[in-house]
Parts: sequence; structure tokens; C-alpha cells
Amino acid sequence: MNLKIFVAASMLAVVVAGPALAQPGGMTPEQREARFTAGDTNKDGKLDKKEWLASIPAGMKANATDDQLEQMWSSRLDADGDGFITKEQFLALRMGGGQQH
Ligand SMILES: [Ca+2]
Repeated sequence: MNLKIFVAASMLAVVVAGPALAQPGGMTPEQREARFTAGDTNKDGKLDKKEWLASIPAGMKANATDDQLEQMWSSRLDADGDGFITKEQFLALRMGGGQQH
């Protein structure tokens, strides 16, 4: 993982974890679920890349290239490559602590 991608990953961890990142231990499951539900605009119970990208604040997107966003999506979010993440996968993401390896 190169430095740029690491930086983008760190920023996007903030996007995924949201305002609750400041809390030790990250978001509660309820907060994560609310975030997922807000992002799932077509209410099919899955978050696809388009929905995920749409949920990223513009200011945050301005700091990452499309390529970095693509890397984030495929390496961290849609890790199994099926084109979307389920709520279960989203809730299982470990991005709350800000101390990634
Ligand atoms: Ca959806």
C-alpha cells in the first residue's frame, strides 16, 4: 500500500465512521446502521459503489482522486468484489478506531 492510498484510506475511514470517530471505540452499531440506511438510497438493503460515492461529502471527495476512491471501494469495502456491500458487511468494517495497520 503506497502512502497516497494510505492517506486516502485514513480519510475515508472518517467518511465511513462519520462524526462519531472522535469517540473512543468508534460508532455504535445503531449509528453505523443509520449511516448505512441513509446511504442506501434505493432501499434494496445493499450499498453499491454509486450510493457509497454519493454518501461521501464533496469536501472529502475533493481530497481523494477517483483512483484512490476506487482502491478504497475494492480493497476495503467491496472486498469480495460482488459490486455492493450488505449491511452486515458494512457493520463489520473495522474503521472506527483510526489506528489502522
Ligand atoms: Ca442500495
